[in-house]
Amino acid sequence: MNIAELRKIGLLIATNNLHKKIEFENLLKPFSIPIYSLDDLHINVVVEETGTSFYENATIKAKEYFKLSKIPTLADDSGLEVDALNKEPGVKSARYGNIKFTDQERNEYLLEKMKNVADYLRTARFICVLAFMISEHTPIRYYQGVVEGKILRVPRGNFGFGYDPIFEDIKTKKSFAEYTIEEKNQISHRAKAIQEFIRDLQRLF
Ligand code: ITT
Repeated sequence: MNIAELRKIGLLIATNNLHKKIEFENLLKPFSIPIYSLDDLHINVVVEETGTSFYENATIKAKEYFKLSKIPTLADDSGLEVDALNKEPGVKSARYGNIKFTDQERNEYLLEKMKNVADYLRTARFICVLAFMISEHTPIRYYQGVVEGKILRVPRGNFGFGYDPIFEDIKTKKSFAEYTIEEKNQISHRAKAIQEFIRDLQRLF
């Protein structure tokens, strides 16, 4: 599968997270690949994420949504790893603390756990793993993006979603929620993984 073929068939972005979906649409805009969401294909199944790694969960989602859609499927599993919390929330990022928490409540919960952690120990990273399933007969291809940062003491910024307001980019000292979507899409873990994906499609010509 190369970019030319993908331009004919289109690509399913297999996520129920609206924020991720919008980021993907922006990231893939320059490549003129028709993008379908789960909604577009009337798929309203939420796959249970039973894996213990980002790779396992991305694989589960890619396989399940490929089975339902029968078109090339890109699934994202992503999250935040905090060193002082033994790499939590990790694969539990979307449901950390309490499944019913709002993003703001989840961030408060995490900050509370980190309140006695010294500045130099507040290291963390955002990780994104993409699993690309082309057909039943082709092995799934994987792409990863990582951004290193620190957990802030108080949230900063109004853009983004999830843990963005409490994560400071180590390079710019800005929180991810202080980036506009265009800025975040230049540097984020998801942007890096998508760049790998595009490079792979170009290589596969
Ligand atoms: P899908 O499985 O349907 O894609 P989800 O939100 O459940 O949606 P994940 O299981 O991959 O997705 O969980 C990812 C969580 O990690 C997400 O809900 C956020 O809490 C966090 N996260 C991932 N990427 C993020 C980003 O760019 N900014 C802030 N938080 C992010």
